[in-house]
Amino acid sequence: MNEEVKKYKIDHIAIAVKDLDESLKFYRDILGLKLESIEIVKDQKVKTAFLPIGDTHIELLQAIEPDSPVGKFIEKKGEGIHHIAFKVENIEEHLNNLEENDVKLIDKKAKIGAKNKKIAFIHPKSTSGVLLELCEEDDFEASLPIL
Ligand code: CMX
Repeated sequence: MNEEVKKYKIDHIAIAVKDLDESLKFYRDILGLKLESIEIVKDQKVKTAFLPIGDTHIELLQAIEPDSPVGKFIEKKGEGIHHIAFKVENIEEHLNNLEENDVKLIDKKAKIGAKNKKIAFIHPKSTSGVLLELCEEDDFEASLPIL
């Protein structure tokens, strides 16, 4: 058993949506969340919108190609929670540790995702059915709340 306590924060909770503009009518216009950014991440074949909420964000994800992770997810399951992203300090260290523990990784090496962050996905088969993303933030310590 790993006795070491690691620091994580929730970077975002991602929701797969059919139409970003339609979903923004609820999350931004009715619920009143601030729209922080909209970005196309070509590598992941998605258009994303980030809306801060508390210490984390809601990420709305629209596929830009049907043959893509989000396109296939929507086709099979419909709209809904797609993944949870854990913010970590040193993504490579985490990936090495996961691999050493035979965790099924989708990305053995970090890629560049939305907001230019280093990201890597862990397969739901290893996480009790939830797609998990690790993402690295440069100023991890600085962003922790001052107690
Ligand atoms: N959450 C939980 N389980 C999921 C899932 C999700 N988001 N997507 C697929 N699954 C499950 C399926 O239900 C299926 O389970 P069973 O075998 O029990 O039926 C299994 O995973 C395989 O599913 P699949 O439909 O055959 O899908 P693929 O194997 O083609 O792909 C996955 C699944 C997770 C490997 C793929 O979606 C992937 O590589 N995801 C990582 C990248 C990604 O999601 N990018 C988009 C977001 C990018 C961003 O936020 O910037």
